Amino acid sequence: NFYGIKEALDSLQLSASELGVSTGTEWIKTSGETIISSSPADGKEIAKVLAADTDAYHQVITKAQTAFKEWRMVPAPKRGEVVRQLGEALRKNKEALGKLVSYEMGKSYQEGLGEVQEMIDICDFAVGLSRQLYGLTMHSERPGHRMYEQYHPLGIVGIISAFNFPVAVWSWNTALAWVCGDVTVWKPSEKTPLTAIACQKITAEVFAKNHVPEGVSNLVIGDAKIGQLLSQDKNVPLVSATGSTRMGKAVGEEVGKRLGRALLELGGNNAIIMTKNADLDMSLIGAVFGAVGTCGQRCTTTRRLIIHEDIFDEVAEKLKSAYGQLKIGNPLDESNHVGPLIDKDAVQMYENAIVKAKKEGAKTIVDGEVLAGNGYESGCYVKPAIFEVKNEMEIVQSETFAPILYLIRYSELEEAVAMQNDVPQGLSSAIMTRDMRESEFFLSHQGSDCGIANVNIGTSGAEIGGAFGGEKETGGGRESGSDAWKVYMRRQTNTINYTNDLPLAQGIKFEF
Ligand code: UN1
Repeated sequence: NFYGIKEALDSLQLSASELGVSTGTEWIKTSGETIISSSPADGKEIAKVLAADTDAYHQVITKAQTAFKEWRMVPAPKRGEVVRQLGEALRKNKEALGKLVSYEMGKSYQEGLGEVQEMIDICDFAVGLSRQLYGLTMHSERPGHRMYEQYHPLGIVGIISAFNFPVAVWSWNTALAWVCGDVTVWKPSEKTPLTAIACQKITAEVFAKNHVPEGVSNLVIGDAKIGQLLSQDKNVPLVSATGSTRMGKAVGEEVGKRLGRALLELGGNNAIIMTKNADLDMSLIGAVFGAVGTCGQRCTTTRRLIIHEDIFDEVAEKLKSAYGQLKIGNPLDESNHVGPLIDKDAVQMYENAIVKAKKEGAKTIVDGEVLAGNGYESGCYVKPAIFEVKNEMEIVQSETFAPILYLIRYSELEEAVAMQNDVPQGLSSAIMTRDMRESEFFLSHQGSDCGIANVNIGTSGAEIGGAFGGEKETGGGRESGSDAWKVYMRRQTNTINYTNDLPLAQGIKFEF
């Protein structure tokens, strides 16, 4: 019983063998393949999960279509009340679910708890939102006419999520979709099926208590084939996909072919600019957490530090000593800072990236290494690494989902911002400075081109209240806070004539 994981599994009602397709309280037996959920922490199998086949997918969609007709008629604040209760259920399950996230995915227990907290926060946000699904009212150009707009429920929302935030990203989408009157079909990463089953069970209990129909919250565990079915399915008006740019391009293309809506939240290549006016101690904490947190597997992970030449050597030295103090190991042991990568494929990509970086001329500041020996039996533990590079190197231009930090020198702020923007991705960015002229330049329209731009905060750890997403190859979608809900609804403009005449717009005369 590794760090009380057995109790966590029991309290989440999970067993060693689970079905991977569900419409709520009902679970569907399929002839799909068996997916093994295993932990990168100790390499042990946690459970076997029976994946969806095409037939099960269609059963789910049929159920979801019927459920939508019922769910959209429930008043939005009543839907919000159900989501409020889900938030309460998540509060009760926070430790168990946080622990399972940590064990199945490999992020630290603290970060597992943080992820569940994001779920609770978005539920709270959605409850308030359920009374604020506003449209505007505008003045008609015609006398005796009224014009306004309203937002109606959209239908089935497909959710494709990644292993790195196995539960939070689902909740950002579902909490909003449900208060908007939509039903959801979730395809989680095959690397983290158990946390998804746990979420489905917690939700089903709350929904059943509130007589929410089967088919409002659906789970379809499977591989890329299921993602493709969702993307091609004209019964699914919105597909929200989080993951690699490669996956997002495939989803975006399929959804685009049928002119559906795609909400894409893809790769990042996030930089922190450290000016010579930065508070160095603060900047270092932000940079190190940003680079090694979740073992470098956040889409908001800090991948590049663009440092003013006057402080470059000092920062490099300080980073070296900070990295020397990092404790790498079992993510459930709270004295460790860095857990494992998700699997051995990820380890291979980390190694390949380091080889490529060196071949392209990167200078080693802290070398990488795959760790072996006591506590590292899973083969997924690596040492966070730092290299000095040039921004234009091919390896620096691409996102490697691992704790590899690239340092780049600059002399003028304009040049730093140009380098920060000169990558294909555009998710998160930050500047560390106490000089208002520098921070305002960075935030201005000639500054950062990213969806997220921070001052004196690192690139990761966004709050749910803001719209989350980015530009360019990050995909352009916005999830979570602000007015991100609008993409989950269909918008309708209504003009009403309450006179006995029919004046035409634009002054057109049409008489007979
Ligand atoms: C992701 O990595 O897909 O800002 C999401 C952050 C988290 C979300 C990351 N709130 O790092």
